[in-house]
Amino acid sequence: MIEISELRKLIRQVAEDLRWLEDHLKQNGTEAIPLFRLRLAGVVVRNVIAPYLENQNAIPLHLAVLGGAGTGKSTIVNAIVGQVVAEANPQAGYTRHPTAYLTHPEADFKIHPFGFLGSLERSEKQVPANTDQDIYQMRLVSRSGTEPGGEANSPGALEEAVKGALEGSTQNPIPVPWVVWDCPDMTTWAATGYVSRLLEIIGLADVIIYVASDERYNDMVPTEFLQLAVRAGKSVVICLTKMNEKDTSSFIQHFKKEIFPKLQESKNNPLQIPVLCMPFRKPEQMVGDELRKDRYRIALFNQILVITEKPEEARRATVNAGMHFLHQEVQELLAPAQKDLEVLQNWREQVLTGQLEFDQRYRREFLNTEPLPRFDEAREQLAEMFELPGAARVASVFFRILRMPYRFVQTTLKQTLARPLAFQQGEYDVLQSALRAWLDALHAEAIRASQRHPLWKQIADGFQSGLVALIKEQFENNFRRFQLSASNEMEANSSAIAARLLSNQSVLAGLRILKLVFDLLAVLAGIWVGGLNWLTIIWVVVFVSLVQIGVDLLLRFYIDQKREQTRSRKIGLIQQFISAPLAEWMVQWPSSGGSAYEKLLLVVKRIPEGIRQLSGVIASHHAHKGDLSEKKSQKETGS
Ligand SMILES: Nc1nc2c(ncn2[C@@H]2O[C@H](COP(=O)(O)OP(=O)(O)O)[C@@H](O)[C@H]2O)c(=O)[nH]1
Ligand SMILES: [Mg+2]
Repeated sequence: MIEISELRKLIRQVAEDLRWLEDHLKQNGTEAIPLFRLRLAGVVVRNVIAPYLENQNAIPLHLAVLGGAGTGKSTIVNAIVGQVVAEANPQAGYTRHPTAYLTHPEADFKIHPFGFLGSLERSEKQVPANTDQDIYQMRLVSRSGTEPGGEANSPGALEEAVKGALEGSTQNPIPVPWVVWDCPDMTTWAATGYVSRLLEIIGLADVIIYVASDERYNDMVPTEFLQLAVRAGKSVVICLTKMNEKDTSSFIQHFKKEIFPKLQESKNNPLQIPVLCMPFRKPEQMVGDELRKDRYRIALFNQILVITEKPEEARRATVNAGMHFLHQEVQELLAPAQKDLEVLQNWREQVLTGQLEFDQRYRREFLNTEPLPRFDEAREQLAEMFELPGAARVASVFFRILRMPYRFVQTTLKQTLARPLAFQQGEYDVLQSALRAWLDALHAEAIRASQRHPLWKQIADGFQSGLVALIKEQFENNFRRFQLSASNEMEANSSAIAARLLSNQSVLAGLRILKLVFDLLAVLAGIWVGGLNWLTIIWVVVFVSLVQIGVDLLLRFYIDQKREQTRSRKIGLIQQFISAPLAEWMVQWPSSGGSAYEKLLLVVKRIPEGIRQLSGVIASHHAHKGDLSEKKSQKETGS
């Protein structure tokens, strides 16, 4: 079993994540209905699942009377309660906040730690139904209309009263364990003030009584709320109002034909929604015993009673339906967010592709043509080091004379073959034009895609306003830091080559001896080939030169490798100081400062996980409760 503090943390997390996602999607222009579904999912977590897991009593069950403005919701509330408690008003859109009618004194319920009904506050004093605030009211319905219905507490009173109610008894009110919610009138989507209040009650409800009058049975907005309730798995009872008594069955037929197809998710799964009627009555038939004995009213009452007969089971059904709704929605709920993520992912890829091109262009246009002359100096330094020290200098001079023809040929060739130095563009200029190309490509892509998603539009707009200037400013700063670090490092690199060798005396001595041995062998080889005559000197020069060619090649190979290493290192520095920070900054930019993007990633991962976890907790909670009730019934039968 999960700790209560852990459980609360989990519930709070899921509810907050759903809310965050809703706000995020709203900013990105997501349509109303998916946002309402998101809200409803959060409401179900707060108002149904949380209280259930905290062992809140199944009594009272919540009935919500829902429907278009002026369809007769308040009239139906009165019918269910069995006396006139709710203000019926001919003005459409009159009721602006929910009011709960408690028909049983025990029906008061604990206020949940997460705040019952979200941000709605309970109004302690009675206010008119048209008070347009985020409040709800609770009114305890009394037997006489003034004193609380105390007698309902006595054993057997409940059963008696229900029986009485069904038989049209004059006893009032009906002390069944319900809270009947009179909901705000639905007008248009534009008047969203009432929507969140309505969704709080829809999410909370165990049973929804959907009211539609013969004048306005097909209005779009109420029908969409009905769809929402059905989709959320609520027990729905439809009550049609205001028709002539003789037209009841034809109206029911008509309603089913027109509206049911809009509610049905699949044709193979026929809807099991009862449709009842409350025909038009004269005002004097709508009060007192006339009201309570009305057979249509009794039929409606009976229908609700069937659903709520076993409160524990009814509540469990609400919880299970809520969980099912969450599971079913989670993919779809996250779909709009997935789209955002895709755009961000796509933007990221574009930025990184641009970065790659930026780096490559730097290599191509600057690094590859940069001669890095210090490395040639280093090579000459290395060649010098083979000169022998002290008395052996004589030998060095001797060999240098022998190599003079080779050196002469080498210098002449170098001068005639040397290509004119390619025009070397400055490092800063290369980087700057690479950056311009990078930004131009991104801008073009953003404009191309701006029709597809608001996020792209936002990016494209950014290019029109300050974005480019911001990036350039960062580029300047980054470039300065790069220069500082790079010049230090390059200096150190080239001078390190000779220095390292000089510091290692034994290796140096070894190399010198090796070179000397090769030179001597070259002399011997010359003598051996030429024999003892004057031509021998030519052979000696040739062999000594060959040795030198070999040494020169090795040195060149070694130095070129070092040069290449340095180039790679320089690319690394460009990435480290310039292109990577810029790319990182640009990737984060569309999600306003980085946190929103991170959060979106987190939330999209966390919500399904949280819902899965809740599912597990509920399963074990069900099992636990099942065990308890089994023990209880064993005890009862045993005693
Ligand atoms: N005479 C009569 N008036 C009705 C009946 N049903 C609803 N009304 C009137 O229609 C108007 C709207 O009803 P109301 O219950 O306030 O609708 P709501 O806006 O959905 O709560 C009120 O003036 C009611 O008195 C009925 O059966 N008979
Ligand atoms: Mg009303």
